[in-house]
Amino acid sequence: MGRSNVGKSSLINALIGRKALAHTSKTPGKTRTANVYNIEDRFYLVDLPGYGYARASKSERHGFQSLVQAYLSTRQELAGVVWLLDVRRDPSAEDRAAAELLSERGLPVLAAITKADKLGSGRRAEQARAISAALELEEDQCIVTSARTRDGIQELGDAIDALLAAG
Ligand SMILES: Nc1nc2c(ncn2[C@@H]2O[C@H](COP(=O)(O)OP(=O)(O)OP(=O)(O)O)[C@@H](O)[C@H]2O)c(=O)[nH]1
Ligand SMILES: [Mg+2]
Repeated sequence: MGRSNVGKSSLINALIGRKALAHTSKTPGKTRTANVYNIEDRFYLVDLPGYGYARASKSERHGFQSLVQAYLSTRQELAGVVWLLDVRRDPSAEDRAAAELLSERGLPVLAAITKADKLGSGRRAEQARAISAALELEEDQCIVTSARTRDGIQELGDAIDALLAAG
């Protein structure tokens, strides 16, 4: 899960290793329903609609929010959440609300900092630290990734495997 346009669908494609299984788009708000991917019959990855899509209508926004909220609060099978945060952006009010929701639910959370290729390595590390501090994430929860260069993709895949094995 994560804000609209943060790179959820791209990250799923990178994890699965296929080009266009999950539809990606330059236009925010592309993924409007929950799309479910069966991963090698081992687990399901669910691409949730993004929050914070500025041009969604009020009722649409509310719809997304309640879908995500309902999903998190009612899915018994949910083993954990991969939460995406754009490396270039300071956490928004909606990110903070998401943090609250996740901590209430008490699920394991992996934070994938996305689009790492957009910054040089110095700025990238600095931003990753700032984001994790702002959202009170532990260092070992955070993985800096790029769907474009595949930086951190293996590491994220391994962390998901570890999370599933622990559950
Ligand atoms: N440079 C760069 N661009 C990326 C990366 N990941 C995604 N993008 C771009 O960011 C835009 C949004 O990516 P999506 O994967 O569609 O984002 P999303 O979170 O699924 O968006 P919604 O479904 O609209 O909520 C697209 O133009 C992608 O090509 C990345 O790692 N690096
Ligand atoms: Mg999407």
